[in-house]
Amino acid sequence: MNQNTFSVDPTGLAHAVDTPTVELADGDTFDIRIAPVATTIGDSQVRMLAYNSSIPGPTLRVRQGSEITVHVHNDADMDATVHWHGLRLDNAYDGVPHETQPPIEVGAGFTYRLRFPDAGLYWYHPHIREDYGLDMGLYGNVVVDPIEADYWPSVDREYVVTLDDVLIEDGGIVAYSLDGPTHVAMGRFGNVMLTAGATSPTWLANAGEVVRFYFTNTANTRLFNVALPGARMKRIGGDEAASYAKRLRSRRFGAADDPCPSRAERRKLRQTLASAVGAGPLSRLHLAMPDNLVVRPSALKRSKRSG
Ligand SMILES: [Cu+2]
Repeated sequence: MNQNTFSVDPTGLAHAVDTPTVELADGDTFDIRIAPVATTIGDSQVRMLAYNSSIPGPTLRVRQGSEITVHVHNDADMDATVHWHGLRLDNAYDGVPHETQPPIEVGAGFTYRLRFPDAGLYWYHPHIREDYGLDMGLYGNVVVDPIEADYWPSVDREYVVTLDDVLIEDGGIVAYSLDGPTHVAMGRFGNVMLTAGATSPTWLANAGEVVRFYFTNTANTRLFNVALPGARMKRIGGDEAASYAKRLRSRRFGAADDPCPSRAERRKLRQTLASAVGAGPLSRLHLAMPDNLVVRPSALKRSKRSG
């Protein structure tokens, strides 16, 4: 193996666990440990990185207006920070290395104080070597539940789903260089699609139910066409304005496009009766993510990559 790359060897690592949802109340404290894990993708045992041993990391569920403390300990293979994507919080806790905090060295920790003034979907990820860390599994969601009871239309179920891809060759993840990104500025295309960290996950729903999906594109490069075959979808919130009123059969998610509505969008959302997914006669919901999606950068709006 090239000594100039991060390890790809899963030997001896504990296997990844399922992603838990952790409900945290105002004033609570939560510990996050960053460390390598072994996980199975298709027929391959691979080495990835994880928050608390799960990919995605724990889904934190908090109430709008609350504050929590998160202690992060870094047992991975490079410096880390945790950036809380989209959250309005004190600059000191935004996870920008050298600007708002020193990098968390291997073996060290950092304590973040998080506030949640706005309802919606957010996520967390490193802000050092995003090409490597994000791709290897360092991402997790934060769902901020609104104070207003009728903020969202009522639904029968909710699912939080990350969309990602990873590059597998010869039964292992293609190694990343220790020196820096080698493909594009912040990442590379994969050849295996990961939905909620898995290659073919399913979600259960009863016929006729309305299901709200919270999608986050955690890929550092790829866009995804997302569809629930046989079900109607309606977008009710997102990073950029405008499409929430349309009915969608498939939806293209831009890199780092997290469905976190702006203030103006939220006002409009409250004026619509939009729900998320009008499920047809299905008992299992399969997300279809064709891996032959043609990506045409010229057709894309400008969007921040990983900020
Ligand atoms: Cu981000």
